[in-house]
Amino acid sequence: MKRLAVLFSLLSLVLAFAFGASVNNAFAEDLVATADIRGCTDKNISGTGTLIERHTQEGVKQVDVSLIVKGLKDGKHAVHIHETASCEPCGSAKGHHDPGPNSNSAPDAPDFNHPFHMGDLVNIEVKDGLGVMQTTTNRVSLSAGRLNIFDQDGSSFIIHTNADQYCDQEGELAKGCAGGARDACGIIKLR
Ligand SMILES: [Cu+2]
Repeated sequence: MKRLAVLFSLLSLVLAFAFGASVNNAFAEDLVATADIRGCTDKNISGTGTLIERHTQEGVKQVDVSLIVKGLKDGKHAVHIHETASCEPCGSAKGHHDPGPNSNSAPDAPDFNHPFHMGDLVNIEVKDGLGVMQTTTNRVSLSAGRLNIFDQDGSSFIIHTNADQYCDQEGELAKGCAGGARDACGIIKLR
């Protein structure tokens, strides 16, 4: 038990360093947002999400997203930006962030309109209890505009129990193909 505790404190140190390094890579004009990730019910799940919108001369918006989370079950888990800055309970984060014209056609069906949601990201892969994910998206922005995740009710990361199958068939999508139940959540805050 003691060995496990030492291992976890070492792991936290590594996480803190990796997180600090990614934020320190941001330039002054870049926008940075972070999220404190906590398990929906499992208190052993914790981590950090980071988003960096790189400043460019021509104004294209690309956001580097990284997640480091410990305590999830090994394997792949769906990760999305959900439409509300609320994690208690995790269901209050509501559906996937999707400010587009068809976003409200089935607001209570999280698998509906997948993979068109702007908040759709990529799976986090967990090995030996440690999950790492890194991706770049131009579907969302931290700066003002119609893709901005900091709308009136904000946004949150949700990590699901199962992998996102990136479901894409015509018509009604298979229930749960976007990851199913919710394991962890983190409200995204601009730094
Ligand atoms: Cu989701």
